[in-house]
Parts: sequence; structure tokens; C-alpha cells
Amino acid sequence: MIMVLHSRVFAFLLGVFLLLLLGCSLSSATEDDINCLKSIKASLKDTLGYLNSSWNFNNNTEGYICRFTGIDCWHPDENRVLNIRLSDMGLEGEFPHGIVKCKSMTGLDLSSNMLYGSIPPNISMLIPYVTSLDLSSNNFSGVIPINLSNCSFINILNLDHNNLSGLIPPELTLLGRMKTFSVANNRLTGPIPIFNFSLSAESVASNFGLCGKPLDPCRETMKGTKTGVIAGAAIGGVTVAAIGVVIGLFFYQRRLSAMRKKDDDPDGNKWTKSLKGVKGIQVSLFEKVISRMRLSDLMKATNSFHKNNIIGSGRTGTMYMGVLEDGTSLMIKRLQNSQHPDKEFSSEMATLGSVKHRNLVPLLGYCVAKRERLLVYRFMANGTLHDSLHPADDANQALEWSLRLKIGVRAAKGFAWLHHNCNPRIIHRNISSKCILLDADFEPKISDFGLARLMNPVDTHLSTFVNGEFGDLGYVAPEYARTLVATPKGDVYSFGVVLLELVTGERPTLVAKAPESFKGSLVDWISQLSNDGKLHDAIDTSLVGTGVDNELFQFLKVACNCVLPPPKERPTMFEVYQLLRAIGEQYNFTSEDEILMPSDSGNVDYLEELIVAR
Ligand SMILES: *[C@@H]1O[C@H](CO)[C@@H](O)[C@H](O)[C@H]1NC(C)=O
Ligand SMILES: *[C@@H]1O[C@H](CO)[C@@H](O)[C@H](O)[C@H]1NC(C)=O
Ligand SMILES: *[C@@H]1O[C@H](CO)[C@@H](O)[C@H](O)[C@H]1NC(C)=O
Ligand SMILES: *[C@@H]1O[C@H](CO)[C@@H](O)[C@H](O)[C@H]1NC(C)=O
Ligand SMILES: *[C@@H]1O[C@H](CO)[C@@H](O)[C@H](O)[C@H]1NC(C)=O
Ligand SMILES: *[C@@H]1O[C@H](CO)[C@@H](O)[C@H](O)[C@H]1NC(C)=O
Ligand SMILES: *[C@@H]1O[C@H](CO)[C@@H](O)[C@H](O)[C@H]1NC(C)=O
Ligand SMILES: CC(=O)N[C@H]1CO[C@H](CO)[C@@H](O)[C@@H]1O
Repeated sequence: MIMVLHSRVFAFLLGVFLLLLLGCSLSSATEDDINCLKSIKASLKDTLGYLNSSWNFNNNTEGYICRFTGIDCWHPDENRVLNIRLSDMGLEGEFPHGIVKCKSMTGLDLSSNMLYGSIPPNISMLIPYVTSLDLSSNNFSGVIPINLSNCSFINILNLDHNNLSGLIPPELTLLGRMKTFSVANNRLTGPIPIFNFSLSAESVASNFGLCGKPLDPCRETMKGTKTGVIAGAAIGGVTVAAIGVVIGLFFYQRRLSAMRKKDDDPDGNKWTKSLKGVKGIQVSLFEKVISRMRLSDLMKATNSFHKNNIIGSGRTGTMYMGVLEDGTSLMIKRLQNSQHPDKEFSSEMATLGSVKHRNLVPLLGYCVAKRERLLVYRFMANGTLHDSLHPADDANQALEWSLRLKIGVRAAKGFAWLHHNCNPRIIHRNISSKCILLDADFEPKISDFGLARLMNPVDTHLSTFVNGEFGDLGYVAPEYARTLVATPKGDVYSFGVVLLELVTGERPTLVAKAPESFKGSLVDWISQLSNDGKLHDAIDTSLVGTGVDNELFQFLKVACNCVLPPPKERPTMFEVYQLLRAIGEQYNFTSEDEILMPSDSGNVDYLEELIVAR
């Protein structure tokens, strides 16, 4: 009665069958299946009329839906759907959510239609038992949802020829039954996770920026900066203050760059050789991602900190991506030049491990091995805000406004919490669009908080200009160049630049829209437009005229206030959050969570001691 089935699949299908017999009463289950098909028919535009002519619900014979085009049943006389195969039927619309009612379905083929929108982020709740899923040759966009990794019965997953972007979620390697996987012809980027079946090059071909086996190795995302370029470009004309500082600090350069050389690490992971003898060291865990973790697990997860696994590097160190044996993905930061004694470091870590907020990247644990300090973070599937805003390939879709606004509001919430509510209070000191990471749902998560304190003072301060990416210059508050004192208002300035990036789509230092003769930073450009009464021209053209002009302008105003030259005139981070929240009111970005109230009133002991340059 169950036809001829592949013997391996058989055991599973039998299991599902029994489960269904046990679980639910027969009549309501089959009613569900009929409603399932009704809802699919209703939600899709049937441009060629296939469903219209065949899916006729005016017949109540048991098993009548089994005669519908594209429907296989478990038994021909029972309205219980086994497979839905609607390939190439001219169907148009979004992924049919009503499919959730086909509770016994094991195969879904919607390939070669005109389906668009995102693959639902809760897909595993919609089609929990599918063994074969084919959504190829449609127009699906957005990211591949991590939740596909919860469709644990999948054998075949075909997503090729769509418009999918972002990373291939490393969690997909958890699909232990998967044997066929294809994502060719999309707009995916980043490292290809390592599956335990062989992946052909064709199945990942024609994407924007996939790398790693079976394609070319990934290249480093960022290189050590050449100080000459910085000085040269800066003298090319950023702000007068910054030039002053760069020149003023010029004599530090040789010393610092000499120090840097040995860390430039041209061969990638030579430093790991020194860890050979201590691989058994335990990783101290704040959250039990896995019951025990050793340094050797981190080495395995990152292919011995191979340069292909580098996903970013900045002033505080280099971030690696890793996948543990059980499939959990992590980000591991190798701190640069931290010279704090072990004990002090451990107590800092204990503090940071307890700092938890929805808009901070969770620190899962850390490991001290000889001179190395490694921090283990939860993986953030959508990378940095910087890369989403300024994609390497111009063809990549710009972020839509509601998403940018959400990122602005929620990031402000995280920073306001660090400044005002967190105990101890934390000044970030390195705010840029690269320290704001985006998880699978594009929820912004702040990284690198609390790390400035672990760096050597010389590194964190002077390196802002000397060692940091040239781009970082665009984020530094003007008074900082004079005083070299980190303040909450300095953070507000840097965050203001991030807000300007969000609303203008421009980079902090190189303004594409400005005339070629213009050599200033994004802030310089904005103040010039403001003086000329042309502030409207600053707004990202892809956003203008989409019915949100009012919000755009208000947002721009808040950003402008944050970058006012006198620190006193800038709002506090709490005020920034409140202002942005008000602009985003209609979207309910913050409805479900408590409104943040500053628990301080003025003078505050910040975690960061204020360091004045000698
Ligand atoms: C759907 O089928 C009915 C008859 O079965 C017909 O009257 C109607 O025009 C069809 N609609 C489309 C869009 O093909
Ligand atoms: C209902 O479906 C059954 C099975 O396909 C068919 O034999 C019968 O003629 C149909 N009845 C009507 C009224 O369409
Ligand atoms: C899946 O998510 C959508 C919203 O994206 C929601 O409407 C739907 O109820 C969810 N389905 C399940 C089964 O959770
Ligand atoms: C895919 O969607 C984009 C934008 O939503 C649209 O411009 C394009 O025509 C669609 N392509 C197909 C083949 O439907
Ligand atoms: C992907 O989207 C772009 C525009 O966003 C559109 O031109 C293109 O046709 C789409 N690709 C597919 C395969 O639908
Ligand atoms: C879903 O998958 C994730 C990994 O991708 C896993 O951590 C989680 O436990 C799974 N959830 C369930 C309910 O199986
Ligand atoms: C892949 O891993 C799963 C468990 O995660 C295992 O059951 C399966 O046999 C492995 N397949 C191969 C080809 O190694
Ligand atoms: C975002 C989302 O819907 N996540 C879901 C992923 O899958 C698991 C289990 O299947 C659910 O519990 C999550 O809610």
C-alpha cells in the first residue's frame, strides 16, 4: 500500500506514519490536508490555470484530493498528502504558509515558478518532515534561514537559481541525512561550510562571493594597514584636527609599526605552533553551548585559525569563524597585544561574561593559552552592518528603510544600555558600522564592548589613527584628537556617524555622492550641505520618495545632533535612543520590551578609566 520505497526512507516514513496514527484523530487530520491545499490555491496566483482546472474542492469523496495535479497521497483513498509537486506551473506569490496544515507531507517541489519574498524564517515549523525540498528557479530573496537546519529529515535541498543573499548558514551541516545540496546561481557570499558529503563546484557556482572548498580559498577580508597610506590620505585632507593629530603622532609610527610587523602574520597561523603543547587547555564557558570545550576544539573548528576563517580584523584583534564538530558555529576573537596579567584578565572576562543584553553579541567563553587570549562569541549570520550597507558588489540590494531604522533604534538601545544601565557602565570607544553585527533576523548586536580596556593604552588611543583602518578616522570625535580622553559623548559622536551611514548610504570617509574636488569626511560633507540648506540631498536616493521622507529627515536630524562639534551639545545615548524610538514608533520595534530608564543621574563611574596621553 505504501508503494515501492527506498528502504532507508521507508523506516522513516513508517515512523512518521505511526506517529501520525498515534498523534491525531484521523478525520481532523485529513480535513487539515484539504484546508492546506485550499489555502495554497488561494495564496498563489495561478497564471496558467493548472490549479483552477484540477484542484476542485466540490467533491467530498474520501481521497478526492489525491487526484489533483501535483498531489501524491499516502493512500489513494485517503485525503492525506505525501508529496506536493508543483514544478513549472506558472505559480506566482510568496511561499505558501498554509502548507503548515499538510502535516504528513514529506516532499515539496515548487521549482520553476515565479515565487518571491523570503523563505520563511520558521520554515522548519511549516514543513518539519520533508525529506526533499526543491525551491529552485524562483525569485526567492533574503537569506537562507538557519531554521532549515531544524528540518532534520532533509535528504535533498535545492535552492539554486534564486536571488538568495548572505552566508550559507553553517548550521546546515547539521543535516546529517543530506546528500544533495545546491545553491548555485544566487547572490550568496562568504565561506562555504564543510559538509560531510562531497559538494560539487557546480552546486555552489555563480554566486557573488562564495569561497572555500570546492571553490577558491577565501581571501583575508582585511589586511594590516600601511601607515604611509594613512598619513598620505589624511594629509590629502580630512579634518584639520585629525591632520594635526596624525602629524603630532608621527614619531610614534615607526615604533608602533615595528611592533605591528610581527603581528602582521603573513603566513596566517604561524602563531598557533606555539600552542601545540597546550591544546588540552579548557575553554572557560559562561554559557553551555556544549558541555566541555578545549583549545583543541577551537583549533579544529577554525582549521587551526586558518586565514580562510578570518571574518574581520580590527584594533582589538582578529575574528575567526569556526564550526564545532556538532555543527555549532562560533566566532573566535584572538585579542591583539593584551598584556594584562592572567588573573586580572580572567576577572575582566567574568565581568564581560555577565554583561548580557539582547543587542550585544553574547560572549560565550574565553581561553588563555600561553600569550594568546581567545574570546568565544555566538555566531552572527549576517556579518557586519558595514558590509550590509556598503556591499563589495554594487549590484547587491540596498537595505530597506524599515530595516535600517530598526538597526538604528536597537543598536542605540544597546549602546544606551551600556552607558546608562549596565553595571559597570561601559564606554565602547570603537563604535563604527563594523562593530555592529547582524544576526539571522538582522537584529543588531554590538561587538567589541569592554575590550578597549584590555588593550594597551598606546594601542587603543594612538592606534585609532596610526594602526586602525583609515576608515576609522571618520568616526573619531574632534575633541578626542585634542584630549585623547574617551567619553560617553565621544561614543555618541561615533554612533552619529553610523546613523549618517544608515541614512545616506555613504562611507564615513569617502563620500561617493560629493563632487570629486571634495576631500572631507562624511561629517564634513553633511555640515557643508547643512550650511548650504541642502541637507535633503544627503539622503540615500534609494530611500527618497518611498513614502517615508518625514522619517528620513528626522533621522538625519538626530544623526546631525550626535556629530555636533561641542560635546555638550550632543544628546546622551539615552536621548538618542528615545529620539530614534519615537521616529520608529509606527513599526513597533520596541513594543514588547521595557522602556529603558537611565538609572544614573549625571556623574558616573565608568568602567573605562579616563586615560590622558602623556
Ligand atoms: C477557472 O475555472 C472556471 C471553471 O472551472 C472558469 O470559469 C474560470 O474562468 C477559470 N479562471 C481562470 C483564471 O482560469
Ligand atoms: C469525485 O471524485 C471521484 C474520484 O475522483 C470521482 O469518481 C467522482 O466522479 C467525483 N464526483 C464528482 C461529483 O465530481
Ligand atoms: C511562521 O511565521 C509567520 C510569520 O512570519 C507566522 O505568521 C506563522 O504563524 C508562523 N508559523 C508557525 C507554524 O509558527
Ligand atoms: C524577481 O523580483 C524582482 C524584484 O522583486 C523583479 O524585478 C524581477 O522581475 C523578478 N524576476 C522574476 C523572474 O520574477
Ligand atoms: C533577482 O533580482 C533582480 C533585481 O533585484 C532581478 O533583476 C533578477 O531577475 C532576479 N533574478 C531572478 C533569477 O529572478
Ligand atoms: C534547531 O537548530 C539549531 C541549530 O541550528 C539547534 O541549536 C536547535 O536546538 C534546534 N531546535 C530544535 C527544537 O531542534
Ligand atoms: C554525516 O554525518 C551524519 C551525522 O551527523 C552521519 O549520520 C552520516 O553517516 C555522515 N555521512 C557521511 C557520508 O559521512
Ligand atoms: C525564527 C524561528 O522560527 N525559529 C524556529 C526554528 O526552529 C525551531 C524548531 O524547529 C523553533 O523552535 C524556532 O522557533
